[in-house]
Amino acid sequence: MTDVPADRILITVAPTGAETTKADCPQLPTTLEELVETGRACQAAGAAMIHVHIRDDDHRPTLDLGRLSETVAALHEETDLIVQLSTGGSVHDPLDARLRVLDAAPDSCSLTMGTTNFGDDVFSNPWPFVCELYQLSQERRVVPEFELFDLGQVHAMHRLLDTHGLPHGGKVHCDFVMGVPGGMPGTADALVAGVSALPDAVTSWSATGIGRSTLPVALASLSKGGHLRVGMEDVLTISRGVPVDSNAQLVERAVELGRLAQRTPATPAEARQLLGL
Ligand code: KMH
Ligand code: ZN
Repeated sequence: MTDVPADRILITVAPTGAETTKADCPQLPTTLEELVETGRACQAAGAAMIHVHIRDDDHRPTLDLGRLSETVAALHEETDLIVQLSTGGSVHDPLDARLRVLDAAPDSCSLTMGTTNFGDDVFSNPWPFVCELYQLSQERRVVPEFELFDLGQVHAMHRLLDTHGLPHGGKVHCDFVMGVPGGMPGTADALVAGVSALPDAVTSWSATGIGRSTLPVALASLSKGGHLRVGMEDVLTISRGVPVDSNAQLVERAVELGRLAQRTPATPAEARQLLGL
């Protein structure tokens, strides 16, 4: 198999998240139909992976296993996107329900490397849970994306890989989630510090900045040769005071930023190769 060309940029879309309500943001994709349509539009715009949180009939976050499985199947049926299920869920989800997410057999899962203050809440990721989820991902042959909300979590990733070895597929992909109130700031300086501390085993990394840190983080990531995550999980405005119309609009902007940096969006097939899928 030929190598993925070095100019490729993996664009991940995180279209929904668990924090925004449908009432506050009617354009947020919360039903299965809306999510699949979003996936199609974002793939057409240049995304190769989708980071999925789902909602119940009342548009509230849920980790219902039947719905998760149906969502994975529908996205596989209707798109070529790599389907990454969130194991972070919402700050209110219990750890056992978050472990059961892998029963829905996604291609990839998020795996956060430590506990973080999350606004006024706590996003809980105790070390034994991190290790159990990681070992489960290895057993189930699900490729993890290590989520890094803080610089200490980069060190935790060293510890995890040293203790439990490489992920399924042998590639190591992580994502800096920056600018969460309680985590590292969404600045170029913090990104540079994080990237320089990454384990040698890391084969690819992306970054996303929450809210107003979206553009500074995207530009810093491109400057450092990283990939991009974008989407309404992370930002709801396209510019100051102007609401995002759709997730595809954010993907289109990421493609344009990549083009300026002489990067070409990775196809889903190239992204699979990059991530060891
Ligand atoms: N909703 C946040 C508490 C993940 O998807 O893995 C956690 C989160 C991270 O979004
Ligand atoms: Zn998420």
